[in-house]
Amino acid sequence: VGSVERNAGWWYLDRHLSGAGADALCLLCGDEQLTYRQLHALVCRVARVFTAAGIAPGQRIALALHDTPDFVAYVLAALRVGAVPVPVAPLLTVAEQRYVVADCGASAVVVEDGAGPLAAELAGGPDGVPLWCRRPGPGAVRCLPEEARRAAPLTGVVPRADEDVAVLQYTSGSTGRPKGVVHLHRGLLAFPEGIVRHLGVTRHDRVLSTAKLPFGYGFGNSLLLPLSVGASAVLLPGRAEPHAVAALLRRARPTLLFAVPTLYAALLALPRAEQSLDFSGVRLAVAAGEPLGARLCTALADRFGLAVVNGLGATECLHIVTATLPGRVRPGSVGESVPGFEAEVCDEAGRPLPDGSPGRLRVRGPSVADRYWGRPELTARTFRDGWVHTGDTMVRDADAGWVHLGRSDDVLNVGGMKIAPTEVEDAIAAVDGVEACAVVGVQDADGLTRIAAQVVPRAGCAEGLAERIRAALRHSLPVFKRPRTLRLVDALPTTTTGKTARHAVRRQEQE
Ligand code: 3SK
Repeated sequence: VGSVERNAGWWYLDRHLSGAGADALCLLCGDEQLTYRQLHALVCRVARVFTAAGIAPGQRIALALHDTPDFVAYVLAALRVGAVPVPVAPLLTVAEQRYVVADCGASAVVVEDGAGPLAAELAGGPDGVPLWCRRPGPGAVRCLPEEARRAAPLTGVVPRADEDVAVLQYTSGSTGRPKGVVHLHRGLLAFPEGIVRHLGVTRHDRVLSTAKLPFGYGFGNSLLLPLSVGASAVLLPGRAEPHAVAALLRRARPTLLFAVPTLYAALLALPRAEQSLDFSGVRLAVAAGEPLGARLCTALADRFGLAVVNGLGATECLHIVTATLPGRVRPGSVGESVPGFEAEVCDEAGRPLPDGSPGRLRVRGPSVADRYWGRPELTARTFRDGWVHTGDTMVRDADAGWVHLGRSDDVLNVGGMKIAPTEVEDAIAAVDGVEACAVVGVQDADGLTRIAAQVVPRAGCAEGLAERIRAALRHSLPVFKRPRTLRLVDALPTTTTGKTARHAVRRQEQE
């Protein structure tokens, strides 16, 4: 049995409408500012458009959008009518975005640009599936902001039960095929028990996240976390370039900064003359998404005076599950479990291991996801006995807390993006003239992962091959999946059984 109050769409928004919270600033994006009351008004009109289009509870609405107040409003409107928002990263190739739209069985799609390639690709899609854009193009794609402006507000909220599906978040895994992580309404409602309490977030906070809304880390940072307490979020629609982040720190003065270590390293790498970085308003800086090496952690404390909270999260857990304590620099550690979460490491047979023994991390807590969308085997492997097996290798140290040692699988973590090496290898192998290839992750001086490829050319095909591969990858892979270095070699190192010895490739490329 459901209720309006258990609908996460109601919980994250309507709760703030009584009293002074209604006129508090909720979203800030360039010159656009929305209070909670204004966001509510927009959400109710979008909800009307969705229901008028026949979208029913449980149906998925794919949202391939940049970070803007509209994006947040569409997520909340979808939840409000009992539908399931599915954020899709515009950073992905059109083919990848299309895959997600098809995989989730979307009953409606909202794209950013009515004249863009995704709109063109989907315009001739399955009959009866509405396609809206946020910014109109010359074509026939419906414009959602325009329809919402004309719609009468729908103030009712569809009751939801704890076990109803709330959101699907897509993430890549070891197979390269993105998988939809199924979050339930109860998980979204439990979110504030964890990281929000750990960081002591209040309605006075103003959050800036360089991770984007379509990714689990960004969705938590820019939507769940601020809206759970009536705080505000600063949204950045474009790429989170270090200069843009520096400008926002000055202009919007966030109190909480969430970024991946790669972005912190890029801020440190800005030329001294351009480092007019103003962290004076930031009470807490958080790093998560990829490992924050001890050297980088120390450099941030020394240069910027930032005691970075280092966290470890997973899309399957909704957000951060272990983190260091606010105000305390702890190089190399990801701290302790956040409130409500339990973490332990196990051996390959699933037996818990004591402190000091490295093993595979498993986590449980109130906001963990229910399953993967349409992937029962993968679900059975990852969600077992009430635990989520994250694929991370960790060790617990009595003094340092949790320490991240790497992945238990081959998944590469580049700037917080999870990438299957096989996916990059398949894209390289599809280029004519490639005999064999291997893709590995190598660590730079800050401990951040970069992708390196070794390629064996077919006899007589070496001339110009590297350039042809790079040109092909510009079409087949999004920028963050393309190798930073690509080397032609005579042969790949092999194991005694004749398989590619990835560890040997990694060693060679690390040198
Ligand atoms: O590390 C991640 O990928 C992550 C995912 C969801 C939420 C938070 C984080 C850090």
